Amino acid sequence: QELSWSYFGGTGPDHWGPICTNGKYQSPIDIIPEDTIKVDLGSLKFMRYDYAYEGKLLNNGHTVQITLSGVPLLLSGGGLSSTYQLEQMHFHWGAEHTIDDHRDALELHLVHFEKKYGNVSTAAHYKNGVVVIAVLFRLADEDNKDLDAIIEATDLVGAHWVGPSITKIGHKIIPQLLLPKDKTSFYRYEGSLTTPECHETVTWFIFTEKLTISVDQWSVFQRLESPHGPLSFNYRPTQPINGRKIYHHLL
Ligand code: B30
Ligand code: ZN
Repeated sequence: QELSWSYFGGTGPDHWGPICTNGKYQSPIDIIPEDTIKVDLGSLKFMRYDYAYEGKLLNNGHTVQITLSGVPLLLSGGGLSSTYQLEQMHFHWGAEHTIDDHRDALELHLVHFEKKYGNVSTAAHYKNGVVVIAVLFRLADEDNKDLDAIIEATDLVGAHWVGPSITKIGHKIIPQLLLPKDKTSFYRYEGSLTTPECHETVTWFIFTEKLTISVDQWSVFQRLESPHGPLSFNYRPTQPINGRKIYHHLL
C-alpha cells in the first residue's frame, strides 16, 4: 500500500487518486517571476538550524528522507501566523518547481508541521497544517561539500531493493548549510503535498537563490533503487495555478 504509487506508468502521477487529480490547489507549479506579486511578508525565522545534529537517512522507495535527532527545529515568520516544527527533509531529483519552465537538477524539501498537530500526517489534514521550504540546486562542476555526508549515506541505501532501507549519516548535519545564504528573497504560495494523497494544506516557500550539486553527486541519487527499479527521477509534473496568487518576498 505504501508503495502503491510511483513516478512512472500505471502507478504514475496520472493515477494518484482523487485529490491529486481533481484538486485545484496542487503542487508543484511553474513559477513565472514576472507574474508574481512583490510584497513584504516579513523575514523567515529559522530557530536552531545552525547547530549540528545526528541524522538518519531512509530510502523509502520514493525519495531519500533525512530525520534529525534531538531538539525541535522551529520555523516562523514569512507571513505565517504560527510556529512550525521540522519533521523531515527529502530530495527530488529533477526539481519539482520550475522557474519560467526551467527545471533544475535537484530540489530539497524541508517539511514542517504546525506545532499544535504534533506531526505532518495529522497536520496534512488541516488548513495551514504544513509548511514546506524548497531549495533548488543547479548542476555545477565542483562538488558541494555540504552534501558529502548525505551523498555518502545515499550511496549506502541505494543498493538492490529489498524494502525500505535506513542508515546513520556519518557526519553531523547543520541544516543551515542546506539553505541559501540569502534568505531574504523567496516565493510563497498555497498548494499541496506533491505526493499522494496530495492534501491541499501546504504553504510553500521557494528560495530564489540556488545552491549547487556536481554531476557525480547528482548521479548517486539517480542510482537509488525502488520497488519499480532504479528511481532515476522522482518529480511530479507541474500543476495548473488556477488563479492562485504567487508572492515574491523581497527585502
Ligand atoms: S512534499 O514535500 O510535498 N514532497 C509528505 C510530506 C511532504 C511531501 C509529500 C508528502 C508526507 O508526509 N506524506 C505522507 C502523507 N500520508 C499521511 C498523511 O498526510 O495523512 C499519506 C496521506 O494520506 O497523504 Cu492523509
Ligand atoms: Zn517533496
